[in-house]
Amino acid sequence: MTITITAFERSPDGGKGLARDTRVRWALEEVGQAYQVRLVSFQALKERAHLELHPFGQIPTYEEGDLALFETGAIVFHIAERGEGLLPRDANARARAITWMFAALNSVEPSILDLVTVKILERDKPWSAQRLPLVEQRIRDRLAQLSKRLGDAEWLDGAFSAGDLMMVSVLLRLRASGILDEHANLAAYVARGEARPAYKRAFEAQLAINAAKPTG
Ligand SMILES: N[C@@H](CCC(=O)N[C@@H](CS)C(=O)NCC(=O)O)C(=O)O
Repeated sequence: MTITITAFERSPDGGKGLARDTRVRWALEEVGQAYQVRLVSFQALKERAHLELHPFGQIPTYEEGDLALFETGAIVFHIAERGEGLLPRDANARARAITWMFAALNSVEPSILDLVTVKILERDKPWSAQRLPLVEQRIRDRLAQLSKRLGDAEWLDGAFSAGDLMMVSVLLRLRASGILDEHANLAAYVARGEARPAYKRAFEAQLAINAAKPTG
C-alpha cells in the first residue's frame, strides 16, 4: 500500500533537516519502506482538507490506505511496529525502546523547543533576555542526566532503536546553540545517528526539496 507523508513546501530551516518530516522519512528509510511526499504550503496547513488529516494544522502527516496519522511519535511508532529493525523483538527491550521514544518527546524535546521560542518568537519581548538563561539551564540539566545515562554506550539501550531515532532527532535541533557540544558523548551519539545511511537518505530527500528554493 502506498504511504504518503506531508512536508513543508518550503521549510523555514531551508533544508537543515529540522522539520519533523525528517524523522518520519528516517524511520521509513530504516525499515526500507518506500513513500511519497505531498508538499503543503503554510496556508494550506490551516485549510480544511489538511485539518481533516491534522487537527492542529501541522506537518507531518502519514497516510496509508484508509489510515491517517499525525504526531511524529505515533507515526514513527507505527512504522517501527510494522517494519523490521526499529523495535527489538524481546518484549522488555521493546518496551524500553518505546520508553526512550516517549522520553525524547516528553522529557527532552519541550525545553529544546522553548529555546527556539525564546530566541526567535519571543526575542522582542522585554522579558526574553531574563528567560533565556532559565531555559538554557533546564536543557543543560536534562542533557547532563542523559549524558550520564548514555555513558560510553553507542545507543541508549543496546541496539539502535526507534528510541534513538527520536532522541537524535530531538537533540539535532540543539546543535546550533553549542549546548550539545558541552557533552562529547551526546555530540558523538548524534553524529552516529546522522552517519546512518538511512538518516543520510532522509536528509538528502528533504534537502532536495528545500535547497532549490529561494527563501522569502
Ligand atoms: N508534536 C508534533 C509537532 C508538529 C510540528 O510542530 N510541526 C511543525 C513543523 S516541524 C509545523 O507544522 N509547524 C507549522 C505550524 O505549527 O503552523 C509532532 O511531533 O508531529
